[in-house]
Amino acid sequence: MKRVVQALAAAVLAALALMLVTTSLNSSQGYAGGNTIILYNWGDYIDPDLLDEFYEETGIKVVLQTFDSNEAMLTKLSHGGTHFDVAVPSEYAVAKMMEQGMLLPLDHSKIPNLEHIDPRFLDMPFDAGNVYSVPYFWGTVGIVYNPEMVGGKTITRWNDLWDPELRNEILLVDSAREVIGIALNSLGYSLNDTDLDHLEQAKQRLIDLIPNVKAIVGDEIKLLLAGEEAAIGVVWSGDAYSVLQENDRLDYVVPEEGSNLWFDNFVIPVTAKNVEAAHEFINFMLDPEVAARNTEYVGYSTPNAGAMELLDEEIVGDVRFYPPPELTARLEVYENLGKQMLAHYNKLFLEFKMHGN
Ligand code: N2P
Repeated sequence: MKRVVQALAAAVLAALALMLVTTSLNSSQGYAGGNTIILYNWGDYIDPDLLDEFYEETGIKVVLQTFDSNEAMLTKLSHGGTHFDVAVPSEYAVAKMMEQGMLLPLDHSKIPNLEHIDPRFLDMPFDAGNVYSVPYFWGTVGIVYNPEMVGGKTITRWNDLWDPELRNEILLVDSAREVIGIALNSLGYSLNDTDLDHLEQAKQRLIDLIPNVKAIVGDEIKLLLAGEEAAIGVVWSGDAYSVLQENDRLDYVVPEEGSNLWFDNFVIPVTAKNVEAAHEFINFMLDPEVAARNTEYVGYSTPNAGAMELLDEEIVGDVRFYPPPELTARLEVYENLGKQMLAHYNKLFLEFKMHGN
């Protein structure tokens, strides 16, 4: 519990730091300029010490702004405003940004550390040849649960979440495709389903889950699960890893019906002001030693083969977090379903969240 309190204090400090960053950004109309880059990243998704080290090595200051879903990131980026130099979308968001001309092609000669990425994670269908994106972290979506708090039950399926005995015990990540995906998978449908009737069934299925849902939350899901405030959480695998480090009574399972396999990537938006420095930063983050330390800090799985060699076997040998291709074969990568269909997913998610209000 003490570590949880420390983590809470750290979260408060981080929020204060973010307020300061936001204030200074506002005063410069969102353009840091000079020898500064603005990084738009998921929350809790980079070791802040590495940003200091990058500054010491290169004189380039990294200003960090965060988001907690691809949808939030896409909305902010497409409305202009802040000129982000580097962003970290997942694969289907990369595809959408490519389609909308929102990304600059990368200069591979400025990212020699790309050679350390395991070829398994290069040249993927969403960006053949890695013209616009390089892999950062990858993982799955699954269920963290506390066996003692669920009366010794073993949870292996999405459908287990509807058990009436789990009333008010489930925390969900605040992200449209993940939450709708739970219902789609539980009904035996694809995570890329675009059939309106299937999607309506998925929304109804989620509404049936409401008695069991305690809250829909952001990064604090880790603290709440580690502190045993809820028995179950639907989370991204790296968050599960961090929670299990804090509380070893918990377990993580990727449900039997199937789930999402995702890949997050560095990209340079067309509105970037400091393209040189953005390349330099991406290359720095791909250095094996840097990537290994970053992995240890955030808890997510690295696609960097050089980093994997430096990490403990206990980390990279855990198939819950580094599933081999045989295990990922049954999982689905999100596709870019197009603007209208993504908007429809967002609308259904909102209707679910507002239900009964
Ligand atoms: C980090 C969230 C990781 C995102 N807080 C998974 N795509």
